[in-house]
Amino acid sequence: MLARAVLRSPRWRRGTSLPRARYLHGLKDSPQSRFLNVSEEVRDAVATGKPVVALETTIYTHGFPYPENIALASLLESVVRVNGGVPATIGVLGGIAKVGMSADEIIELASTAESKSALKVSRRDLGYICGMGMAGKRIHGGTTISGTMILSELAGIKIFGTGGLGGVHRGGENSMDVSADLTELGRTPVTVISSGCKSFLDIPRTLEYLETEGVCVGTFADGREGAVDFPAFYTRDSGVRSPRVIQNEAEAAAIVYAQSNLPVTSGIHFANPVPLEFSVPKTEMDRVIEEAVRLADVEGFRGSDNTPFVLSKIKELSGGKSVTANRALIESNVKRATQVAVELAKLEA
Ligand code: PSU
Ligand code: MN
Repeated sequence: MLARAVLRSPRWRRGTSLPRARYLHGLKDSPQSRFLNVSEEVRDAVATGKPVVALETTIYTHGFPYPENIALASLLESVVRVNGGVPATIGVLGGIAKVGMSADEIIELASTAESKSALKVSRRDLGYICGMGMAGKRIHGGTTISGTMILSELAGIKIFGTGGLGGVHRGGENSMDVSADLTELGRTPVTVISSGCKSFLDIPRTLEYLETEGVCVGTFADGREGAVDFPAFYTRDSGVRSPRVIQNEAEAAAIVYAQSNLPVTSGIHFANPVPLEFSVPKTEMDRVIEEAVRLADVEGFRGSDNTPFVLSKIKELSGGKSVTANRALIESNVKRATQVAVELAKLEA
């Protein structure tokens, strides 16, 4: 069923080489389809060339508290719809990867935020969580950018909007803590729109790593001339120049279109700076982040537990400010992602 939808998709019809092999291997009569469920609406939208936007779920299971996470999930889906797109919220329920979760499924997954019972699922965890489901242990999972990109690509979705990208952690040259988001961007042709990296990460090394991985990184300039900073999530300035600058969604879509027709099979990252009125001054944020990073070190939060811990400390130390900025930027990113998807659908029509 899904294989047929994919065969009708514009990308398939144009015959770019990579997706064809992957789709058929991945989904037709193979064990993978038993672990992957794509909603009817998303399958139809992909097959008929509608603009589809992927949304991740780690932000609900490990980011925002319950029940705000459910309100946010519903808001983001509405943002996609009012801007002319079809949302595909992606996560894992009971060992089955879901692309295009229903409202009930989102509530079930987001409700785990209180008990922290869901896994944070990146590339390494997909086989584990699905296999455990098969073995009778029904585990839920919030997919990170990496996990969400893999499932998006399998479903034929090219555009994905979210809050912030993982990166090279400070001291990563020794700990080797480099987010799987970066290697995923190097290998999976999906475009991620976010507000860049939080500055508890090492932004210069993150950009170096993305270059090595072959990832195009461009920042929306919205009329600003000349060089522009790669944004640092809560603040528009990071002190680090964005490798590329783009002015609007039409330029972004043209880059996605060109890259997928070459075909270069790495991903793309477009950074959308936090809306001006919600931007927190850099010096203020730097102080909070220093303290959060110090506490993570003292209390021994490393590996995949590091990011959620630092994020929760930042929230605590900055009062409500960071949460307001966080919500505003995600909404703005998802709107942008939808506009890019709409422009891309026109180019592919
Ligand atoms: N950065 C944020 N907010 C987030 C994340 C990162 O500002 O919610 C989440 C995303 O799901 C991202 C993941 O893919 O954390 C990266 O985790 P790690 O650093 O363990 O790779
Ligand atoms: Mn890590």
